[in-house]
Amino acid sequence: MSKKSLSLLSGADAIVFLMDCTEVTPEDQMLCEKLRAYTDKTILAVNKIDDYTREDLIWNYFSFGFQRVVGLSSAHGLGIDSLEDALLGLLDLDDVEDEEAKELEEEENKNALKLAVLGKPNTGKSTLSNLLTGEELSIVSPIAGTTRDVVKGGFSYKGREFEILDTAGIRRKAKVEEDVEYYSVNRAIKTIDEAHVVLLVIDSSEGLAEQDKKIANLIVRRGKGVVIVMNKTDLLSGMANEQQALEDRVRFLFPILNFAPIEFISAKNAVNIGGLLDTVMKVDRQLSKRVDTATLNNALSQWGEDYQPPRGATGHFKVYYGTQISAQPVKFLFFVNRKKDFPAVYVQYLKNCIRKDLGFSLVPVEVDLRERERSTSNHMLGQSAKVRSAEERETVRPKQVKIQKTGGKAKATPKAKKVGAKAKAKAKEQARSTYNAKKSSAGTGGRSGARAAAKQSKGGR
Ligand SMILES: Nc1nc2c(ncn2[C@@H]2O[C@H](COP(=O)(O)OP(=O)(O)OP(=O)(O)O)[C@@H](O)[C@H]2O)c(=O)[nH]1
Ligand SMILES: [Mg+2]
Repeated sequence: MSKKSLSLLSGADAIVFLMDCTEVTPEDQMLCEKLRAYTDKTILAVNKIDDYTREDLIWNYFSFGFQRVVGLSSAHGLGIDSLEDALLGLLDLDDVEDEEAKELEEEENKNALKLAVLGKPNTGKSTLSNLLTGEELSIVSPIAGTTRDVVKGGFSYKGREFEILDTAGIRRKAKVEEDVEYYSVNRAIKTIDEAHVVLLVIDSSEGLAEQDKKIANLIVRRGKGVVIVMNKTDLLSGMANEQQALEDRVRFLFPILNFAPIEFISAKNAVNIGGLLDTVMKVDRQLSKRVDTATLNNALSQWGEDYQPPRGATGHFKVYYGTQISAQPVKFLFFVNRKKDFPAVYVQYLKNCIRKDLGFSLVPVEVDLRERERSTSNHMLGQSAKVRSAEERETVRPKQVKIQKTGGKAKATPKAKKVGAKAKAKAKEQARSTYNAKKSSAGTGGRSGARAAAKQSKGGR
């Protein structure tokens, strides 16, 4: 038996060792020894059991020490079922199916849009979660603090899979022991980390609370999508502009969430649930969006023209170019001339422009700055460097003029440059010949002489 055949044994899921019921050869015995290490996955098939008179011979083969022994006649097609059964038992295909189902589920979960439901106790988080999943996964009750741990469920909407994480309401510090508060905030952070989009549920009839601000901060810092869900609208009086007044109040008290969409719903009466989910999907699309560097830098040059970065103590701040470094969270990096004291107001301006012009109106946008090293050429900074902002083009242009200066006049024409080069070459040549002449007459060389000659020739022009 070749080495290759033997090496295949270890990688095989099952081995069928075929023997002849009429004889056992020395090669069979040798192979038996080799297969001893694989008895748990070997089936010993005793061939040539062509009729019932030979069936008793099978028993002799149990002495080889294999647990699975089947008799068959490959010539007559007998015993093939037994071999098949033995193989199926060995391969444990049920397990494979389970495994595949598990992998499929995990894959689906990976693609599922993860929604965390957060907010104060009693705002209706569990009512909303149960409504969406269509199951009573969480207990709903008027007692604040009913949900104690994260409850997970799933549902689909418009062909998209969702996973929902119903959480324990975050309570006010004064009402609970320190460690419970610590525990629930920690839990909230963990859930926010797991989620793509957070539903911040607020009881419309009660309004905002300090805890909501705390959660809002956590969400924004982590760059997650958020939808402000004003629940229990059925309890509102129905006065004209009531919802608008509530929205204005939220905007006033939550400037940090100025980008977050607000949806008014009633979880109890299933009002505007479709609208809420449509908004969630819109937020998710923006969170996953990527803008290519050329588009960003074309926009950046326009933003720079509209509003130049302000002057600092040592001159103008400049933004050379930028690039989107990640989606989910949405992060941009801009290269600037000076990072120290770079005006926060201009960073905010860039964020607003990104939101307004590049399609990130509903999600948190993070902007990082990096100082571009002076010695680094655009070429070395990669593709994005090719697209320069108007600002940068302005800073480069005077430099080019300077290079082309000849004498006291700036002649920014290629011709002027050529003349200068010729004159230089001529001066060099003259200097060399003066130097050689001096050297041969005085017998001593001197660089100063050559330099003086060059100077002279320059002065004579
Ligand atoms: N009127 C009205 N009541 C609601 C609405 N949604 C929830 N509720 C009620 O508000 C109470 C609290 O609901 P839950 O869903 O348990 O609230 P929760 O936010 O999960 O509360 P905790 O788990 O304690 O944090 C229950 O009595 C609900 O019936 C709504 O849209 N309208
Ligand atoms: Mg609950």
